[in-house]
Amino acid sequence: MEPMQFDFQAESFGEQPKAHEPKKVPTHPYDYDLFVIGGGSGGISAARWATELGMKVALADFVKPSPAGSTWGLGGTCVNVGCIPKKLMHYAGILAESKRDQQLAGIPTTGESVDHKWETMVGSVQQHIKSLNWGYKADLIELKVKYFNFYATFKDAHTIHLDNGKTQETVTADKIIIAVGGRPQYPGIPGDKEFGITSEDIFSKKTAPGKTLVVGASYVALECAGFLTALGYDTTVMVRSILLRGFDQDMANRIGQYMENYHTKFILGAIPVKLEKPDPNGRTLVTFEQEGQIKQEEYDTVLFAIGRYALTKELNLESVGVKVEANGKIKVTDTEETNVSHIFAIGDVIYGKLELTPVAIKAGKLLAYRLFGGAAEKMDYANVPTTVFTPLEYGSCGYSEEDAKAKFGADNISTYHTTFKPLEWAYNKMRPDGDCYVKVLVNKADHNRVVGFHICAPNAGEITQGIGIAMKCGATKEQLDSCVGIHPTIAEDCIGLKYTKEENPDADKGGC
Ligand code: FAD
Ligand code: NA7
Repeated sequence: MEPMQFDFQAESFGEQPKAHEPKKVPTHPYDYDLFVIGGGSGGISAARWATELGMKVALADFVKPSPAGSTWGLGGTCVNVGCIPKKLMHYAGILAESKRDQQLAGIPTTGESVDHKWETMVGSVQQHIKSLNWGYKADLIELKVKYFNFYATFKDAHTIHLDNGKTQETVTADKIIIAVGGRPQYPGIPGDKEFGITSEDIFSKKTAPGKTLVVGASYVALECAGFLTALGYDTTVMVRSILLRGFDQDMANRIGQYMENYHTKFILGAIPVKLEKPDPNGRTLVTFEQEGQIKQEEYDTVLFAIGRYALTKELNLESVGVKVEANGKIKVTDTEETNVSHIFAIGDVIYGKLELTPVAIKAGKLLAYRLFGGAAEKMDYANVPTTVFTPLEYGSCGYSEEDAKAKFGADNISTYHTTFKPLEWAYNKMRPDGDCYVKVLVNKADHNRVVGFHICAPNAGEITQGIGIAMKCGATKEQLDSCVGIHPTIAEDCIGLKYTKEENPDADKGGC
């Protein structure tokens, strides 16, 4: 039998550029046609496609250790401390949660308790990440992108200073792309960096997290809390205000309710004030404020997921005049150009756009094609489908219900919706009806065009990708309904929704 070969390229990027010798005679005096700062999703994509177009390209990527000491290889946030380890641990959580279903389906298990081996899971996840790091490096070599494992800063408008702690160099480039991404915030309270960790540390944590407090209520927080709970760790989320700010709030609350029903604890309206370790070998004592009262609780692990800051501060952007917004991000034009015409920015570092890997990858590719391939296509940041990988996944595309009503007028928006129960859940009678829910928002003033899609269900990500294509094509509710469903699937529940919220407020499907 042929050994299985892992195709790291197909996993992350789909279509692959081919290696080329630089084909153009440079029309500039610089070392490189393009220098990319940041070897994450966006930077690697731009560098790859620019070489495909015959450009002489260099890329710098350097990871400064997290305050807890974690560090990692080439590929950026997604590969090392984001999407990839997160999704693998989410899947581990699903496997653990399905133990009862397995028993009821006649598959022998060792009882319902999970007895999770954290070290084994982390070992498998980190092994996969290492193979991706290696793959990216090999790919850059093959493509003839000059890779600098150096921290890059601007010396002047066309000169990059490189420093890896041991040696320093300078290189020059005609065009420069800033793709430096971001890092997690700490709250700035006593003991935060000493005793707290972030998403940069949890996926490589050497020992099981035990009783865990997750501070923050956005998707990184809920995803981490979700898989930790599913794996059997006593997990609490500390919420300052609302869940999943920026997402449809009806869906956010459904996700929160599901998590609570499945044993994630929530401390609402609270912020941490202080972290300390009275016994150096003991638990972390968290002092927090809730509704004006000071309270305390002990945890084995405290994980902050309270947002991320863009890595622009140390780039010396002042020296080249690139403007940075108050939150550290860079405003770009619709062609990803900064206020300095030969300097561009893509990915998480840009202001006011979605922070997602496929967005950074696509923006990088389109930018390379516009800069060096004579193309004109711009990145379309609208209707990008996305999924929150909580135990019950939440997929969405387009407007939230609140935003759709604000944008098109409440009277013009109809919300078709239903609750449903996946057939697979029939094994386990403990799973209640009504946890899974889908809603389709249509604009009555524009031929019932679908302007928002939201679903919480197993595999919501897979379903939302397909609906995203339909929405990209401008699908109307009638067109969606004209598609024949695949039976029996969860996806078929998204088609032919009969009732609006007004007609059937509690969303009960009624009938089969
Ligand atoms: P990054 O991937 O962050 O890459 C930037 C790179 O530049 C880093 O390696 C950094 O060390 C390096 N760098 C920074 N400054 C310098 C410098 N001066 N010199 C040299 N190198 C430098 N997105 C999804 O689409 N799906 C998900 O499921 C998902 N899950 C996530 C889960 C978590 C926990 C987190 C934190 C993020 C997740 N994201 C997800 C978001 C996704 O990871 C980012 O949108 C994506 O990585 C952004 O790519 P980027 O190229 O802009 O930056
Ligand atoms: P987000 O999306 O910026 O959300 C931050 C969350 O943390 C949000 O729930 C905040 O509550 C909460 N927060 C912020 N500061 C604090 C303090 N000081 N104390 C308690 N809670 C706080 O961050 P994520 O880390 O989830 O994700 C950031 C990006 O990373 C995301 O876009 C992905 O691309 C990857 P609030 O709602 O403001 O009250």
